[in-house]
Amino acid sequence: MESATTVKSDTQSWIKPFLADSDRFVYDQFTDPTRDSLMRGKFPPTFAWGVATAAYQIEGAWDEDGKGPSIWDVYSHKEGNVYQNHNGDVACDSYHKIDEDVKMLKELKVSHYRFSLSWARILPDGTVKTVNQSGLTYYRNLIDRLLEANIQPMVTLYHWDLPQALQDAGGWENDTTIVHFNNYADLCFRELGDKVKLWITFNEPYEFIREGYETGCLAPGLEHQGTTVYRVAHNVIKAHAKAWHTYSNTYRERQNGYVGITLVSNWPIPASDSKTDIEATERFLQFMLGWFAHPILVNGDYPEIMKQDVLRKSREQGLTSSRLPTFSKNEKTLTKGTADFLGLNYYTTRRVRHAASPALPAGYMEDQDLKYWHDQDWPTSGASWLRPVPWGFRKLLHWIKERYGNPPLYITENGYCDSGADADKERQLSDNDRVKYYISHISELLKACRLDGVDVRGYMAWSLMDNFEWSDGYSYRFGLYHVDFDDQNRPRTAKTSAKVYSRIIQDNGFPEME
Ligand code: GBH
Repeated sequence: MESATTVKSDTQSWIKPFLADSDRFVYDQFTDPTRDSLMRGKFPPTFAWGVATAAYQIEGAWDEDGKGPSIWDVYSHKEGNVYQNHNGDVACDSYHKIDEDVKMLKELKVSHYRFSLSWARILPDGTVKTVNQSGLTYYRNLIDRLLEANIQPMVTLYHWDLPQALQDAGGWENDTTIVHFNNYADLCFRELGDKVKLWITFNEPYEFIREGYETGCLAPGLEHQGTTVYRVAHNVIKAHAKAWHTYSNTYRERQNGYVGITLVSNWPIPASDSKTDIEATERFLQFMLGWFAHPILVNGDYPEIMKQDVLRKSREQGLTSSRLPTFSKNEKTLTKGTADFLGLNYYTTRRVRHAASPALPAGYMEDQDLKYWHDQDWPTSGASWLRPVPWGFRKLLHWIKERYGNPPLYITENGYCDSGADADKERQLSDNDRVKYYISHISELLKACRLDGVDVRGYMAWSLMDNFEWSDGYSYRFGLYHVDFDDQNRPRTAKTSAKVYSRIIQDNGFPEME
């Protein structure tokens, strides 16, 4: 291990060029002084700094100690679904490496650790009929070790790994999954809620619904066009609301915690000044973020624009009612206001233009009458879907503040996948591009917080360490720590970004430098 002083001088010399002179910009592509200069200063004193992971992406031990199979076990074991047929059978082996994981968190000096529970590890067939005590023990041990280290757990109940037994019964298409999710949440609140004060019901419903049920790129890998996504989202929103009420009715008074949901959004910018392109950016936001944020944060119902567009398209298709389901009056009341905070994952920005789609085929994308892409001169990453656009982050945060009445916000993910995942380890450890991503995005967050008055309470970097990146397997690396997947011990090694991020955490931002 390097000594603390080496780490300090090393990282300060790295940050310094970016923070010292105002005419230096992080990205050559973004050099507008009023938009792209880094901001120095500190976050509020109680600001939460953390890192995030998810069960299937790190735990491994996929069938150990009584764990039931999840849709990700089944999906990744089927040939052709994941890059080079990689799977999460071992992943980072975090099920056996609580010590190693906590050691990294302590080194980083985070105040929070966001991780998810594997539903099927706790309830092997998804129902409370059988509770797997070994599963609960693993999470209890982890949580105890975190609290000993003065690190607060932020726990996601559902980060995409539905128990396969529930999928066999229809998964999120079946309303009874709402009841099973609520029973699972209830059990977790009861068993772990004395020690967990921050709960997230769902991670990115947009992603797992769109990619899981329409494009087929994520488990369960279904390709149903146009109707299923809306029905599934309807159930997921109800499941979220139900679990929030369970917490409020039974646990809140005693446990004093907070229950939120994590949504992902890109920031859309119009391809031209035309009215139609500007309207297309509004549709983009409402279909991606508003789909969930509007019912939960505003009025228990979908955004007007979404209701109108899906109904119009449905009629053009000769249907008698909209493919978008409706909430009853009672369901609206039950859904509205069911987030104590909003978790936001931001990765990238898109250029958007209006583009009318033909009436058929029906589809979630087709319903929006738009096209989106990345400008080719924006900086790149190792993932085609991710181009760093730091200023889009600030704009999105501002939009959320205005649109949803400045809700308490946690950034629950933000991070960078570098290219050359198969480059040698030494090269991967000097991850300067990831450092640029973090510095520029955290600086935009500081602007949102200090200049725009966005009520942001914390920031979780994605991710603590390299892990199983869903359909891209281990070919995409997002970690602050490098993991050697060829070594059965899965050794973890700090990258430059880990050291820089730790410096930012200890400084609570970017203080003025001498
Ligand atoms: C988040 O999703 C997830 O919450 C997290 O688990 C994930 O590791 C992280 O981001 C990084 O991706 O390969 O074309 O089918 C963010 C959205 C989800 C976008 C997966 C890319 C795959 C697209 N990402 N998706 S594709």
